[in-house]
Amino acid sequence: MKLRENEINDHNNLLKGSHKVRFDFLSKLIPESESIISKLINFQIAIPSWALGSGGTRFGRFPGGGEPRNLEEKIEDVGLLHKLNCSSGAISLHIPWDVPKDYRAIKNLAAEYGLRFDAMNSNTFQDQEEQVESYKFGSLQHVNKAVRKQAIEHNIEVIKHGIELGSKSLTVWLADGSCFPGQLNFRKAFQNTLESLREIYAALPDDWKMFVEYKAYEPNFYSTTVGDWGQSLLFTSKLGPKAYTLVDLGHHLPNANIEQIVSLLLMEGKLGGFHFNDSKYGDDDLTTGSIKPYQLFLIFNELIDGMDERNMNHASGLGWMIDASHNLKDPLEDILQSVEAIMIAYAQALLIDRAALKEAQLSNDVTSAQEILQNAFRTDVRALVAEARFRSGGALSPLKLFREIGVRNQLIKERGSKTIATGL
Ligand code: LRH
Ligand code: MN
Repeated sequence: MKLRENEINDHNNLLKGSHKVRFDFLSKLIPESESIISKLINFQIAIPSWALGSGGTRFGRFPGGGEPRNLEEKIEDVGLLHKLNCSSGAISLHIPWDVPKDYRAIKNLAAEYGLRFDAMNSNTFQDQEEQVESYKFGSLQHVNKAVRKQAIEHNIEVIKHGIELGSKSLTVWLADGSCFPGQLNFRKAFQNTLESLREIYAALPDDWKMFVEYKAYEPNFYSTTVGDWGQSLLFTSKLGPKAYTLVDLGHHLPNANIEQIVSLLLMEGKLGGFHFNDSKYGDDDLTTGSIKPYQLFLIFNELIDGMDERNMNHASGLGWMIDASHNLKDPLEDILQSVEAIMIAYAQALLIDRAALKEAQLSNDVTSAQEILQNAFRTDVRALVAEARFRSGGALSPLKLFREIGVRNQLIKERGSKTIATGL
């Protein structure tokens, strides 16, 4: 379904009065409002093609209806999100869940919605129907060379799809690992994986990046071959300058200091990007900022500090992607909330008085350091984020408009109540 032009205008006309009151008040308080708004307007977040339907767990899945039945409808849904919030200008595909059959048609359709193709994702954690070798005991780490070869060829095939679509990066997440002590020779598994990644790396075009995504556990529950940031950094350092580490917020052991990991990966020039989501326990893939919004703010604090230190462009310097799964919420509403939470955390972190923070750190004034951070975190910047959207032609309140025009009901009418999207 396509949003009609007037729907956004009518919505904004109703809300712009109260918005203007909040925005005028805030912009008087924040002298750097205009530079923050232009940074927000440029900041685009890639939407995962595999998270546009209802997710589930081994205990059950409760589809909400109107789910996209093919890649074209997934692009339509991301296009609708982008029309509403003007911050979702890219889609990240997962192969083979979203194999583009007609590259030109898919590219034209995406362009129609103002979308580009972000990182391509390979999948050697599931066995496909026609597959010869099984990934039950891993893929790039596998003791059997034929299995590794099959997985390498799959990744190279994914790069080929990406080249046709104009993508510039490949994300490799490996489920590889072991479930029991003694099952795996850790050194051999690392060396097989490195040797395999080297072949995939060699197939990357010069202007591409490879993101090596780490994860502490699941689906393996004793060891994971790319299990933490240190192991991923070991791989990306040995692979070469086009290889970077990807941080999925849900892939850490409890209470890990993710903002410190981000700071050090940036310092080493090896931070490639993010899979934004939130979690209380494991890889819960919940709405970004729904459980630990302060942690998200602290991560953006380190991002701005480290990116400015390296004169990196905030919008294009790293891969900004969401990776979530929706067991209870409407998938599109969940993503709208995630994008909003990311924009708010970014805007709040842009408010931090960095000169004062540096001074407090250099004088071990711990109390002031916290006050400086929390002053920014406790500032309600939603009117700045809304103003950036308004100036970009988006809706002042995307979620409110999404509900008012009954998008889900219209999608159910168009697609049916039982459609199941490919993905998690
Ligand atoms: C693994 C992961 C990875 C994707 C998958 C859908 O947990 O985060 O990024 O391939 O989810
Ligand atoms: Mn991920």
